[in-house]
Amino acid sequence: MQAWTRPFVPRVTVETDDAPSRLRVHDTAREELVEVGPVDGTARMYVCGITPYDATHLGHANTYLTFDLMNRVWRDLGLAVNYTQNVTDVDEPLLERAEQTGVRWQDLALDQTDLFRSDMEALRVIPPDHYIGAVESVPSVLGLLESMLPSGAVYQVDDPEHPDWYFDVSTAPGFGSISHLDHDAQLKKFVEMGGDPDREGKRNPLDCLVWRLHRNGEPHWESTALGEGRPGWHIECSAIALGHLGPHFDVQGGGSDLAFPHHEMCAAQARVASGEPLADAFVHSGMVALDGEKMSKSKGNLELVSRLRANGAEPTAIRVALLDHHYRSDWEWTDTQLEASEQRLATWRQAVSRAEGSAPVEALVKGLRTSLRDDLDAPAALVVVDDWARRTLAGEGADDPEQAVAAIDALLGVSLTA
Ligand code: 5CA
Ligand code: ZN
Repeated sequence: MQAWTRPFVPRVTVETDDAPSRLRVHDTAREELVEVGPVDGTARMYVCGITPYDATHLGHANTYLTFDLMNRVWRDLGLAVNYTQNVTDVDEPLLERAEQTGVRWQDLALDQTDLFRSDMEALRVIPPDHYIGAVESVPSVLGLLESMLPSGAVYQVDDPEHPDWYFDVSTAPGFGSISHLDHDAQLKKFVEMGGDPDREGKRNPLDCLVWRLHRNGEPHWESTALGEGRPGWHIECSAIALGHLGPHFDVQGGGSDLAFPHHEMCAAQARVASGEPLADAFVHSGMVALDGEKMSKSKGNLELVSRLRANGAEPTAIRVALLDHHYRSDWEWTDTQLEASEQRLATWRQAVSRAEGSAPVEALVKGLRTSLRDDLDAPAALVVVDDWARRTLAGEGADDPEQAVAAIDALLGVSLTA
């Protein structure tokens, strides 16, 4: 699948030897800050992509900006990055929405993926190197499932009409160690996210669907080994991640709503299939709310990037408004945040255009690197830019403002020239 156009990412040539030399972020599994990415070579990151309907709301945008910062910090550290992201372009909620609105599910997915691409491009998000749809991954999902058959970790439920295939969570060493929930909490979240603990014939209530056999009117693909059907949600991400990154990559990412069951299931399946952990660290961004509740497609309390853009908001200001919240916090969107970031941008642009030059760029770059390498502290990085702008406007220093513009663009993805 085609991703979107890559924004220009300047290289920051300013040396700041005393900034931390590695990126540290919070790993949900170890429940502490850990260094992520290799010392040199290629960092490998998988981020769970959209299910293409009601895209792109500010919760989605916030999640992809989090991992865009990670990508930018790694690149600034001199690493190459293999970034893989999926599109869940066939799954229950998408099929339901298509049915309700009377459009073909394929058209809904294409249309919404296009909208997502244009929003990501406008927000200057670096595109994934591998942007992979569930539909195009059916052969690799089937390959993965077939490789798991001999171990007995995937099995058919005892249902003569629809003997669907499930993954037996009891076969996975360490199941539950990413999200740390007790059994009752696991069951509750499993149901909230579309799980079926009470389905008859399952070995364990938390076993997840991996291959749903064909029902009339549903999309389906051939499989000699499993029977005609379609993939479950969690196995899609295991197969795409293993296929494009290999096992034990650096970061598995997404919003905190995905820690359980999705990331737990993806990791468990991959562990059984490959014998290795899926990822070194599991990183989760907080939930964005609107009108007092988590912004969600099922509730309909959404603010869309495209709607804000259509109403005249500059994408850079949307980006700054989102970056003003630490990635791990849960927070609520209000329009005043957009106004505040427009003001902020105007001040920064005024500083850039000051004819006599900029306040010292080295301090700016050191401040940006230090805050971002320390658990992606974007709000602190914005304060560093505020401080640089204030000092510049107060007449301190005569550095080349182009270097400041390049550093702010490279590390924060905020273009002051646009
Ligand atoms: N396709 C699956 C992942 S494989 C999915 O969860 N799609 S989604 O469209 O529902 O969400 C896409 C991404 O946005 C996920 O990483 C999810 O965690 C994140 N997300 C969804 N709602 C919010 C929200 N209100 N705030 C922050 N992030 C959110
Ligand atoms: Zn996923």
